[in-house]
Amino acid sequence: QGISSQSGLEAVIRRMTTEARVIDMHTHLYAEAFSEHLLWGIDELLHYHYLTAEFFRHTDLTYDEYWSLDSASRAEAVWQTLFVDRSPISEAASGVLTALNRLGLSPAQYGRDLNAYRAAFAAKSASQQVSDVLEAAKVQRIVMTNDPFDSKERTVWQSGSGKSDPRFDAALRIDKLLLDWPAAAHDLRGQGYAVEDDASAPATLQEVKRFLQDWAVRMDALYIMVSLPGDARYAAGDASHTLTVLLDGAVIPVCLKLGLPLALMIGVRRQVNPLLKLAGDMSMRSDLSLLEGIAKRYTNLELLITVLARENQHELAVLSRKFRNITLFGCWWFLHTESMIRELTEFRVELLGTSFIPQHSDCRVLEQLINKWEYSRGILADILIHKYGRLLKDGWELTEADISRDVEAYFGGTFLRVLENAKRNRIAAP
Ligand code: RAT
Ligand code: ZN
Repeated sequence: QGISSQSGLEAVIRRMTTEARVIDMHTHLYAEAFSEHLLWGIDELLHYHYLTAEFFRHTDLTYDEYWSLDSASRAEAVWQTLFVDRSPISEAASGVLTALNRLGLSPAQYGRDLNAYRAAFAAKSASQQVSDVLEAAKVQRIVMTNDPFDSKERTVWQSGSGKSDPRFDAALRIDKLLLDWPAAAHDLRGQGYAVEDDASAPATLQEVKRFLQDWAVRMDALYIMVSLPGDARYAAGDASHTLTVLLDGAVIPVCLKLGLPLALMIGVRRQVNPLLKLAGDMSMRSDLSLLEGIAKRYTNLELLITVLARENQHELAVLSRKFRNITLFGCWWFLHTESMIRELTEFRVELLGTSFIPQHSDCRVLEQLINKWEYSRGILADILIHKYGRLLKDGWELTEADISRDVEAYFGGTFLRVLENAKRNRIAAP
């Protein structure tokens, strides 16, 4: 159906961006089979590490006092401090209210008594909540973050129940392997892989490949992922540089052999304040020459890339124009705020058209899918209304099918295409 007016255009874009069923390509959510790994409910929402950091800006409790509280008391302290004693206007805090409201727990009705919300959640089962939240957030598939160095997670995979819910896909996460090599080698030996401490030994690299392949296949992983500090280097040809040796000698060969993209999340500075635990990580500017070096050398390797520093965003968008094997994704972590999403998405559309993945949620708690996707949809709609409006003004005939095709690409199609490209590029590797 043709679109002839700006108001008609606006209505179509709003409807399609609101209704599109999303593939969320990076989260920390888990299927029910992973039991305690699946976080949901009001207390978990209040334990979210984004809120922990905000809580400590106001509380008189010491770090030790807070961490020694039981789980319910920690949630109560956060609720009192961030939602009762002051207004929850930060992104992370206001998001909780959006999620509650969309789940039928309107603060207008439930007020400021935490126990009222708790009672409503207590009436639900985990499996019902997974279905209800996916429905409310209009999310069709969720990619988990699956760590073969986590013994509890390993047990679930080894029991064969890791793939029991088709709505949840796996991603093989290998931070420990690439960033903490001697410790990872020790772990690998414990799992039956004969590796030495010298990562560059050919027999060791062979075993690391076997480890990666075993886990990627067992999990049916969609991609292999690592998050890197901003100063991580790619030092081609330097046999003493462990990260490079492992990338060149094991990780990338396995990606190419199995036809899997490599996902890099670049620019995190871990544990700037260890007293904050999970909330203690910071962003840092990245040297994107690592990415450039890998993209240039491995033209068959599909790369899914996000960076954490605002200062690197434009550079990454430009670099993506230079390398078709780079697909930029998401507004990550401290960039997952209304103003940053707007800024980043606007110039990404301008520089990359529809060839990027505008958003992933990075949710750690199930109900966050609702608020995180709701405002990302709304911001993308605002931007698209403006961009398509220019086409209309210039006499370009637009149909609903055009818009539907593009919106689908943004909310999952581009990601699926990267997966397909990687499969097509699969090469016979030793
Ligand atoms: O966004 C987050 O919750 C961070 O804590 C990180 O987990 C980050 O997303 C990552 O995947 O390393
Ligand atoms: Zn993450």
